[in-house]
Amino acid sequence: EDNRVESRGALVVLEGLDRSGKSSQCSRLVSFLERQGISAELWRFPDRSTNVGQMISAYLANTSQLDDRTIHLLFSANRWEKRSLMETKLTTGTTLIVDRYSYSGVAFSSAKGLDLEWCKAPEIGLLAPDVVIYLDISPEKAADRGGYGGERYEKLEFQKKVAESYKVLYDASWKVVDAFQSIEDVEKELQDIVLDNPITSL
Ligand code: NYM
Ligand code: MG
Repeated sequence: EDNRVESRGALVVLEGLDRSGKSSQCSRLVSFLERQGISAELWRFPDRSTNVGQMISAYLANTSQLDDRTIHLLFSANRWEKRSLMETKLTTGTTLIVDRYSYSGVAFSSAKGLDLEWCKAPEIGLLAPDVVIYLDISPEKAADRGGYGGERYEKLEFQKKVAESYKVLYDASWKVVDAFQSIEDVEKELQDIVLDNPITSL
């Protein structure tokens, strides 16, 4: 029996610190949904494939320097430039599993000391997620995993500030998953959360 209330896709956002496991969990989740016969795509922000995305990538790689507000607006512009395609995908029935979204934009920039409301403003009007999943791991444990790629922000001291910013953004509607469990346990929890959602439930 198909209980899905709508034929549109769901906008599912995964958030968390660097090394919280978002990227691998996003791909596992997309494969899982496809196995269930649900049309799904993996998206990520920043989307480094666009011109704006290449400016962001150069900034993160430390090969370019940008003012804090300027890079904040570029991250936001990178979501705005994908907005209409995102809307089309959702309305034509594709579920999007998105690795970072507006919350990353606000958490990382406000961790630098930028005003929270100023950080949120350019996100107004972007598509609202149906589900936000926070992969919860302490900054220390994430750093212990190793593999910080040497990009800007990938430093324990800064990640601690980002963790505090996420706590400020936290909303009771978020699904918080303990990201320090085994990959398989995290994967299972994510599957349950997504199947529990009226849009993607079978
Ligand atoms: N980041 C990501 C931001 O600072 N603002 C944003 O709006 C987004 C989407 O970019 N450390 C930061 C978080 C990450 C970095 O992301 C690169 P990733 O997921 O490692 O490619
Ligand atoms: Mg990263």
